[in-house]
Amino acid sequence: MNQPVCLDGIWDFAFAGKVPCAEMLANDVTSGKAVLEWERVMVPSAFDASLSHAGKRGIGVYRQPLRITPGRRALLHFGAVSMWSQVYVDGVRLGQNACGYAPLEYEVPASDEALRTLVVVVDNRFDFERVPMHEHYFDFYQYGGILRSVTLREIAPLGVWVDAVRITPDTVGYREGEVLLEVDLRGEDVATLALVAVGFDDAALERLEGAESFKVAGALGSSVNVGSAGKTGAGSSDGAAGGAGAVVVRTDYPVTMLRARLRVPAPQLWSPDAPHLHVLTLELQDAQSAQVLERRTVRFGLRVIEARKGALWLNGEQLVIKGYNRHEWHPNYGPCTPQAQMFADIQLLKDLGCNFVRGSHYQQDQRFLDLCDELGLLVWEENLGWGQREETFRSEAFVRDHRAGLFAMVRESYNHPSVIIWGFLNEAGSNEEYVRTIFEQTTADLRQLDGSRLISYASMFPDDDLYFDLVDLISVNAYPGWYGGEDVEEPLRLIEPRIKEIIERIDARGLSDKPVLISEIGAEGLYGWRDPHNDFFTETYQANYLKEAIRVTLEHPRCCGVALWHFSDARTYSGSRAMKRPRTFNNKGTLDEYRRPKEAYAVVREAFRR
Ligand code: ADA
Repeated sequence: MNQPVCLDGIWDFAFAGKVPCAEMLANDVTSGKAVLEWERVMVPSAFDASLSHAGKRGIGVYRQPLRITPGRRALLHFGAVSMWSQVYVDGVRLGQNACGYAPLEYEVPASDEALRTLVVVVDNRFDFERVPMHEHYFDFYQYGGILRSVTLREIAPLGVWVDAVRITPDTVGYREGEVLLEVDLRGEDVATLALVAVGFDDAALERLEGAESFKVAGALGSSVNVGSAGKTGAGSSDGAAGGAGAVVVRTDYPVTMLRARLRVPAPQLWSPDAPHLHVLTLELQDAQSAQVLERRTVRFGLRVIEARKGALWLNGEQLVIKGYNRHEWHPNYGPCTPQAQMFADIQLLKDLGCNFVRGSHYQQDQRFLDLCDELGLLVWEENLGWGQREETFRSEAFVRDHRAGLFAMVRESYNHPSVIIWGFLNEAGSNEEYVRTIFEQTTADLRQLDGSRLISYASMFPDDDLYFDLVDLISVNAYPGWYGGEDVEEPLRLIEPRIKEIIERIDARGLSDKPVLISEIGAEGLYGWRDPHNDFFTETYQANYLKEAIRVTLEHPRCCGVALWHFSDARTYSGSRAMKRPRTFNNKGTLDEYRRPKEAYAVVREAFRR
């Protein structure tokens, strides 16, 4: 009954290298004309994280048979495809995408054949015109490939389907289990053709009577057809760039949103200490025959996050954030960390005394968020961004793709209780006018998409930042005693005065009602490098640095917490940062890339657990 089928496994793959035209290649692959050296790879994975293609840039082609009931349409969902991609079924282009961490969904047209051919063309080359979301100067390595899970879901014969389900705890009645349920249905005549029944946890399903029903015009406030071939979604990244090809699949079906206030029986709150989860089961039924067309289960938690009186509050109790920034990265797999490693990382974070992780600097893997929900870890999830330049903000393609990534992130992660903060555009020029339009648009979009979470961005210009009034939570990245610590006799002494100065200046600007989070702070420590001088890059300097950073931030009454930079060492580029990045790694991890603890581990553990 239209349950999604997971397509992860062994696929055909060929690295075509620096060939110019993706479109031609896909046609030739489908027709069998292309002469390629096929190999077998695991999906999901990054092809350039493998030994044979390490560090290579160019086009990779994936091929896999698809089984779809003849006459039925289907939805093909990718957790992430990096960096630029086009997806074809039987030679028909379904769409293209240019944000390598954002989830994507394409509609596959019906056919008389049961066996279809899926071809995914991936390009991991930097190209500002085509892929402006990805830049070579980011401080983390950007890979190519189908990075996250792929699933296929057939659309019921009636041609109506559940596009999204959102469950929002009521800010007043959440303790009693009051939630707002919103269901987006897609298809033709959705409101008259289909009925919805729901039930919480083990309770029997009941018809959703008395639900308000809206036809949604445009994209905001509902689902967005990100990356599809259609032109309807504000976030569609198809079209203009890089493609000949007409729009071939119709996706401009109306969206109907059903909205109802419901009560969860036997409600239990979610928190990091007691991460209770509830489940909603939802059935889509044919209005004529009452036949079940589709069944979905959605997991959620009852919790409320607020920013008021200059502090954070979770379920009405003051929250102090103790946590880390984390890259989804492991040397053996690049950005495709196995779930067992994600689990181990969360266990390590909890052992360190953390209640929080910032998913720097892109949309998170749903498997990681599932684990955070289950194990009780608060999350900041953010749209892909890293110190973009003025030129970038003038690019229409960037603005479009950035918005698409934002919508896709919120759509995918909406029901995770662990996610409490939406972030965007890490360390952009937030002291400059040229980001005003995108900052205002992004915060307005986020508020419209989800009024239940906090909004923030990590600023590196706290003294003259222009946009703090737009967000709920002021977040500052600062590295006193590391950058700028050269030629100073006791650089660790720089930490306290600078953090105090940052917060005083924020308050002096009349922003004392907004909580302040130190969203990054840290120093490099090379694993195994200990030396009597305890100078820069030793494990000991790093340990002393983090101890002082935690003391200063957590003792400051205006600081709602700290997210250390960063959890484990991760690969970056040489480029202009080469001489500050030994091994071409960002070595500020408290653990190295294999999760071997450095000296700082025990120090942070003690400081966070105090
Ligand atoms: C910035 C950035 C991080 C990392 C860090 C560093 O704050 O947000 O991604 O590059 O600096 O190590 O310098």
